[in-house]
Amino acid sequence: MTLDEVKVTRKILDRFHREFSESLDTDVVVVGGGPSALVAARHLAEGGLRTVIFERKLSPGGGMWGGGMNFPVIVVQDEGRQELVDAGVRVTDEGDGYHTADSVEATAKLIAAAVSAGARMFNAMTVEDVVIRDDRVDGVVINWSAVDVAGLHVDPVMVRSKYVIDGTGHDCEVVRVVERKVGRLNTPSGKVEGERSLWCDVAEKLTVENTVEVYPRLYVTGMACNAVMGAPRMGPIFGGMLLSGRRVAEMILEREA
Ligand code: 48F
Repeated sequence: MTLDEVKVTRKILDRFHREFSESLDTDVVVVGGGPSALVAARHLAEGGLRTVIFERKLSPGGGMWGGGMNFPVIVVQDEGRQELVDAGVRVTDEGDGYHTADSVEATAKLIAAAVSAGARMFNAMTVEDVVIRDDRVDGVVINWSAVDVAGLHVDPVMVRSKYVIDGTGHDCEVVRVVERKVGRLNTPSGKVEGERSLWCDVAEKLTVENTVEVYPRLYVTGMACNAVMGAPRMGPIFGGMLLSGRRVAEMILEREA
């Protein structure tokens, strides 16, 4: 065949337009494409909900690529193992209930599993605000990440969704916006409680327990849970992230059943 440059451009625009347009009014928006968010998105999509992920960076995967201190290995405890296996990750039993995986393989396969299940991924887009109607979250406000980086004054666009999940990690960015603009969250003090210092055992358990609806229709997953609810960080053990992703998907799917 003879290639035509304009057709190449048009194919990109047409497909992007189709997919973006379909995503403007959806069931769940997942903010951030870290490990907890990817697991949540996979389960939500498998459960039949229209699920859209917005990831600020070019590469989704968040803090999982680098394992611990850039040794490309992650650890999960017994309870977290199955989520990796289900995504096709090769997991090694290291004894005493600890398992390891190659961090690059694990991250790539969690991304692939979410997208293959039907979740739609938009990378290089940042969620900068939420839409609130009738005292509940009704969607998100997004812009190209490059606009933010360049400091350009460009207005964002809006996406409507029944549920929003904050999977933005330590910074819990979406919850912070709601705290700033509404002033009252479903946390002990009504504010973001703030992350505590590292304690693997407690942090891993609390991540799942702290997977809550922090404002009507706004849920948290992953490290954002402990940042919002005032629990420790856990370092390079990822079972809690994966289980929190599964938990938030179960909560929303149960509500929709
Ligand atoms: O931090 P991150 O990996 O989220 P997580 O699922 O996992 C935390 C662990 O990696 C690690 C840990 C476990 O031991 O503590 O830190 O809680 O990924 C968060 C993703 O969200 C993106 C960010 O680029 C990253 O990929 N992100 C953050 N803010 C925004 C965003 C935003 N406003 N809009 C879109 N994406």
